[in-house]
Amino acid sequence: MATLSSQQIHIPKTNNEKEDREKDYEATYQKYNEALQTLPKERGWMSEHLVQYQGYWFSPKSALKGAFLVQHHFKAQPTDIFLSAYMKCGTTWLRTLMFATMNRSSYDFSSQSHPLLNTGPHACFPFLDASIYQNYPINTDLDALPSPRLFATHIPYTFLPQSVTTSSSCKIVYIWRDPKDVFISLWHFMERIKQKGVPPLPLKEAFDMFCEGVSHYGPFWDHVLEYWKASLESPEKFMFLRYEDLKKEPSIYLKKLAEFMGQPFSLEEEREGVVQEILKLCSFENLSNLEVNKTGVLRLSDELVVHNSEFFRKGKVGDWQNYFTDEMKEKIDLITEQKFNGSGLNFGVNPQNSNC
Ligand code: PAP
Repeated sequence: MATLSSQQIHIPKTNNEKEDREKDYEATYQKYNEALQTLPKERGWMSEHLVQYQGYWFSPKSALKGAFLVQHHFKAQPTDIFLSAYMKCGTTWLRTLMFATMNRSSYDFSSQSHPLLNTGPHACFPFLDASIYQNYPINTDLDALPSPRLFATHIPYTFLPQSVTTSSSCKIVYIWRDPKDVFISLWHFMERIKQKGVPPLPLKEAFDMFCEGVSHYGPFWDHVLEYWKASLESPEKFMFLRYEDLKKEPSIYLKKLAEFMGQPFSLEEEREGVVQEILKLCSFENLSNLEVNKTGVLRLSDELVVHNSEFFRKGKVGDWQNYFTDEMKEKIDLITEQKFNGSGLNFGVNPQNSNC
């Protein structure tokens, strides 16, 4: 496995292939543009508006476009591994753990040339919808990527292409987090990456919107529940993780993760401390202090360029306590209880088994 490189820029084999592909993209663009005309709109967090499509809220110019293109054009391979999550649940951390684990035989952790130390988490493990499929047509030859391909995505389960959902072999790691911390993390992030001219969104207003489900890829609870239900139907395909569990017992969950991805740690590796080395490499302290994460940028699309440092804020459990009133806590906990009631997902207690 390796990071994306210029060698993977796709050069169409024939003019016909290029034309067909462009026609397909054109058709998807047309569908996307037509949908945009009629969709319900609400005030945006970092863009002017959010639009609602099939029950979920998206930023119209980036997230919705990415979801459309992924849904219509992405073709899964049997060995693909996806990292899915609602925003701010720990994707950055998990993608580094997954990348370092899957590539542990290719790179020396102690070497300064490890890609995570130099190119940042997103270059090693790209966003499918928020990055690759923001280009038109995409400029990465996905077929040329080494197997297993690793892709991160925020799109809701119902938007995943059938080639992903019906494949009996590709895998999905899903991470979720206490919605109180998700909200605080999201609000900070959106306020910082806001497009020029979009006014600040006061915390209380953002909170009400979040509770109503009007947030990027929201409602949060529906996002989690849909993946959860799919995981109950195909448990072998999914690994469900909670940020809080990963924080509390990182080595236990990293070992489960490695096993799930088909690369379990050998006893010898465990004895040699490989698990601990990966955890150290991917720790908040280490990653957030790297030059590439202090000064580098992530170009998600022509309109959206985010400083890598924005993906590292505090990395703590329970920061919501510094912002919430009792009333806010009660309100959001009640929504969580009501939404997750009967699902088997239970916040605060590790509900079921090993992979929950
Ligand atoms: P994304 O949705 O934009 O991809 P994501 O990486 O899922 O963001 O979440 C960011 C959160 O993970 C931030 O949480 P905070 O705002 O509460 O601090 C970020 O600090 C945290 N985070 C990033 N890297 C790590 C890490 N290595 N360990 C623990 N938490 C981390």
